[in-house]
Amino acid sequence: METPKIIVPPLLFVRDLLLGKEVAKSSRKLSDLKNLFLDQKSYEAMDPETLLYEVYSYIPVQDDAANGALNFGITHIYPGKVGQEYFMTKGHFHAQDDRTEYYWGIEGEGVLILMDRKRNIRGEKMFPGSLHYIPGGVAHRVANTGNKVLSFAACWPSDAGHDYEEIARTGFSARLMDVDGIPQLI
Ligand code: M6P
Ligand code: ZN
Repeated sequence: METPKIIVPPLLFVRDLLLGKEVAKSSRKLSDLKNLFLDQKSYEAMDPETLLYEVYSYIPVQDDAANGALNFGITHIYPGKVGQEYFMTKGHFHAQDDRTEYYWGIEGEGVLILMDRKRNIRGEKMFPGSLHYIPGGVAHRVANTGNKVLSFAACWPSDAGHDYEEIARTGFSARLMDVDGIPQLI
């Protein structure tokens, strides 16, 4: 037997940063969320290159059918609005409908919008330390309601998959809007 070693893990989660050689980064710009915001006029008046959010993810098993594997990600949503609607993630159901997920707030403030298959919708406030369990069959989207970056972590089964089509087709049944300075689902 080889002498057992103690190593520094190849992955670090420091404040709101996910660091490591194997961490992948993806960005979503305003142009990637075409038709998802209510106010088309305001949307078109803005620079399509505006950065909405970035996702740093660690996918240990590169196989969509990887039974039992877990992915980990940190998302940074920038502050801002399109008209009165807060910057938000695209939002998705899981392609494998029964797959669940945890989200938790690290920095900033926002709302996790949750909608089931019957289109019942509710919001959960996100703030540093808030922990959110997302059941299977529930679409999830996060909006930044503050004036600084909202960072949250996520952990989800590697075989969950993202179904964006349903949201592109029918949307969420409510939107998170700034109504006289107060975030409301309407
Ligand atoms: C979290 C996880 C990811 C997701 C990301 C952005 O980090 O749920 O799977 O991709 O948020 O959300 P969306 O894919 O809806 O844009
Ligand atoms: Zn998910």
